[in-house]
Amino acid sequence: MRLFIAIQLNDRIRTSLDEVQRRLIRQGVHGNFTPPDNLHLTLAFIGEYPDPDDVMQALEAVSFQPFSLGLEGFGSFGDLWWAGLSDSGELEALVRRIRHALSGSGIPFDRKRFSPHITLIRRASYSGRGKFPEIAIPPESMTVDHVSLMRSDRGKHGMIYTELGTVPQA
Ligand code: 2AM
Repeated sequence: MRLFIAIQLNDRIRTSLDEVQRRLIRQGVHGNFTPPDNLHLTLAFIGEYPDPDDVMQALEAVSFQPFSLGLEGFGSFGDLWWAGLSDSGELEALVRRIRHALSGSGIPFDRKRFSPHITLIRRASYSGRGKFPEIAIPPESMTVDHVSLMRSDRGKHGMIYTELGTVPQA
C-alpha cells in the first residue's frame, strides 16, 4: 500500500485553488491539473508499507494544538507547479513530531527536507511570454485540527487518494 500523511484542505481552499487552475488554463497553461478533491498538503511520504494500523498507532502519539494555515505564493519544482503556504512554526513543529514518531516506530519515510506545497499541476507547460503567466494565490486560510493517513492508488483516470484514518480521530 502506498501511504502518506497529509493535511486535507477545507472546501474554501479547494474552491479557491480550483479557480486559480481555471485561470491558468485560460492563460494557456497545459498539464495534468490536480482535481479539487485531490488537493492536499503532504507532511510525510511513507511510500509502500503493508500495515496502515502501525502508522495510525505511531500517529496517535502526536498531539498538537489546532493552528491556522494560510495559502501564500506560488512556485515550481521543474514542471510541477504548486501553491505555497505562509511560514508557520506550528506546521514545521507538527511535521517534526510526525517524522519523529514514524522514526521511533521504525516506519520508513522520505526524509527529504520538508518544503510545504500543494501541487496544482504536474507536467506543466506554458507557451506564453515568460516562464509563468501572472499567478495570484488568494490569501485563504484554514484551521488545522487533525492530520490524515492517506492511501494513494493509480486509477484509470488519475490518482485516487483515500483517507484511512485521522489523528486526533474525527
Ligand atoms: P508532490 O505533490 O510534490 O508530488 C502523494 O504522492 C503525495 O506524496 C504527493 O503530495 C507527493 O508530493 C508526496 N510525496 C512526497 N515525497 C514523495 C515521493 N518521494 N514520491 C512520491 N510522492 C511524494
